[in-house]
Amino acid sequence: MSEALRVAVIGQGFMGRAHGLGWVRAAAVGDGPLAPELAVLCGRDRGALEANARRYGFAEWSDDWAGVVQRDDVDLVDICTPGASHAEIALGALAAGKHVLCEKPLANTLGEARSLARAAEEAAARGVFACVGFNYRRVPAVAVARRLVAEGRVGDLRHVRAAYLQDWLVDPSFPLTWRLDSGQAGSGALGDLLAHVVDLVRFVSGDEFAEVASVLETFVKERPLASGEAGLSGTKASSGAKGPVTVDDACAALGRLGRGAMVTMEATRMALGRKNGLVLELYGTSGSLRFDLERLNELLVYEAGASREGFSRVLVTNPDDPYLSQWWPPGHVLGWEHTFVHEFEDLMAAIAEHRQPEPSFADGLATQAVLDAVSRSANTRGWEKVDTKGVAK
Ligand code: SOE
Repeated sequence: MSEALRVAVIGQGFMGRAHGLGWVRAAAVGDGPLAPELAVLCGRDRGALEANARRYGFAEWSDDWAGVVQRDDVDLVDICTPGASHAEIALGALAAGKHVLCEKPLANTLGEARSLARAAEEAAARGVFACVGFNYRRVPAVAVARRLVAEGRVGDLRHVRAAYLQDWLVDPSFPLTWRLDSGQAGSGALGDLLAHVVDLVRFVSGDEFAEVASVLETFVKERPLASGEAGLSGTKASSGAKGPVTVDDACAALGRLGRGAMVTMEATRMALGRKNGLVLELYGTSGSLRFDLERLNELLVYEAGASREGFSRVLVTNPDDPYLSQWWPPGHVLGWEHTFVHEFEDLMAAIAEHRQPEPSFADGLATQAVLDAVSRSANTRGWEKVDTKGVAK
């Protein structure tokens, strides 16, 4: 018999919906010691709340997150709100003894990320755990890439190249949603997309960033004020009035990892034709790897000596590949939404075994420290060291 893990999801935008569906699937396929129950959906838009809660099967709904995190019948608080509220909700939930899953980026500032990592460390000592939602770690092919690097199959890393490219801001009439407001989102492509890139580079390489040099750009400086739901799509511009865009549209950075690899990375919402393109390449002394989210079931592998014909395409869908045993026969491919199911399963397994889930808030802080250095470097126009104060070694 599994024990129930009663989940409250805070936020009902794009990520709230992705998590709602992920929990439904995790409940359906999981056979671990914990079984998720969708206890409460919490959101500000009361008009949409009941319908969203019913769609995913939440038992209740509420527009009062502060009350929800205190409830005795909630075990885990899953935060899918804009970055500005992450710290307040996560600190409140941890103090109330709830496990926390927080969407990325962990926080909007390095200071907030430090407080969160500290609070999570203290909570872990009481058996209460916190985790950050870097879902791309849960793509089976990405997990295989990490394993190959850890096993030494690519040798010493020389180059890491990574890019996360979207195009939804190319149209200057796209409205000024919360994602373009630094007060709510903290930053633009930097926190939203480069955060994934930095986490993936850390995860797959097993190394840490030492320093970065970067540029940030806001190509469209004013946009029509938004009306209606503030989301990635389906948001309408209101008539006439415009407001300033206070975040970056795009960023690019060079970096050095602690063990010497060079990194080049980019993130943008202005790469026309690229809807959600995430590519990661690693080149080592004895092998190379390439992952492309648009072909997320595949990993391209080159092994010095063995791969004279070029990269081999490995289809990562075998039952003994990470996360695959619970799904379909080989070749029956998975999609983006499976990453959330895997994330929740890993989190529940860690909670059941009373061990720290990954990525921890300390990982979230390490990524935030890199984003902070990228941002500083764009201002100083020089190389900036990553500030590791508070970052676990
Ligand atoms: C929007 O740019 C977004 O939804 C990100 O916020 C997600 O983290 C990413 O996975 C997809 O794009």
